[in-house]
Amino acid sequence: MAELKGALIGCGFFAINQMHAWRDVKGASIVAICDRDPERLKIVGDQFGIERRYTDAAAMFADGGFDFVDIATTVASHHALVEMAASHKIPAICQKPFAKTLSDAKAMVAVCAEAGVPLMVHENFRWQTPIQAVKTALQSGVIGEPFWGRFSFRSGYDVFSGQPYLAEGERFIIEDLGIHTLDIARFVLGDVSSLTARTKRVNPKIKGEDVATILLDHESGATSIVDVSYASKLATEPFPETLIELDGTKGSIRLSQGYRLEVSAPDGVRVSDASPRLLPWASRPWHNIQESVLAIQQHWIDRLAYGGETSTSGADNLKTLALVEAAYESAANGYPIDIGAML
Ligand code: NAD
Ligand code: 89V
Repeated sequence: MAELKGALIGCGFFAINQMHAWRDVKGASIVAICDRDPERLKIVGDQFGIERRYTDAAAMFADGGFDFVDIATTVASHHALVEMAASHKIPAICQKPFAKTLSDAKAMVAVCAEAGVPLMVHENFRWQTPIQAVKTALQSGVIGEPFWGRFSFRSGYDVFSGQPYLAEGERFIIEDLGIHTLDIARFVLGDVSSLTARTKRVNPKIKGEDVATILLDHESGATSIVDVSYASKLATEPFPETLIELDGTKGSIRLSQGYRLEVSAPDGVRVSDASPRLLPWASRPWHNIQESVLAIQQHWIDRLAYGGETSTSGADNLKTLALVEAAYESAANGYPIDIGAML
């Protein structure tokens, strides 16, 4: 199979991870990059040795010469760039949050489906080594049928220094971080039928909410809690670990701080280390996220090369985005939201 050629749009904070990971992905390489900011274009172009550089995505698509596009811009440009990719019949990966609204996201999924173009959302958290380990343990059946879960991300990490735009939006933690946690809840316990949420803003220097507590009814009958906070001052900072508790009819699973995985089953308790690898280009504490970037990008290339729908396709991601939108509506109005009615 010939190596697939990719183009990346958006050379900002997180794209550096994506560019490093593209170097490690088997079967693909990046041949062109685009950023409307010439300074960012130069930094990334020089760092990764990319000659083809554009400040205008339309000009890059017009020149062509690539098999897929990786959209690493912030959400405001996602709709237009995904449509541009579809109009050129170019398969697209798009960063989360995929769209500002669910109706926008539905239109983006539809335009790619009509064009017959594969579309994947870069929803990488479910690809983290510890999350995959939890899913594998659950699927082995040793804890029986899961009836309860908790997916928790509580931190006091200064996320605003790397991503200053996060302090400026009306919406913050659910849209930016909770979206990952909700996706993990879906990945582990299956799709959700209804949701109730409460939010708070603790940090007076930001506009949006920095704490959210969300109750999920899964279609399987299981109940779970997704709780996220950037206002939690803890003895040992856990960023960016997602902690998981699952209770099943025969046992339980606990993913606790430090990537400790404990599986309690009728035949005993097994404790293992579910730590991510520290890739040569990665740095702590981000290495968990960085490793998952490589995993999701490899998954995309494998699917492009050999066929099959991606785990976090645009269509799949509608179900995660619906939870985000429902959480804001429930928090604003106090009532539970029927998820099926939104899709
Ligand atoms: P950023 O602001 O640092 O970078 C975005 C870049 O895109 C900027 O350089 C900007 O000039 C460029 N850009 C914006 N619109 C453009 C357009 N139309 N054409 C060309 N260039 C354009 O943002 P970031 O922190 O790198 O975040 C980018 C995306 O990645 C966001 O959607 C964010 O939520 C997501 N993100 C994901 C993870 C993850 O783990 N999946 C982590 C961090 C950020
Ligand atoms: O996913 C994100 O966009 C990031 C982080 C992982 C830090 O929450 O903001």
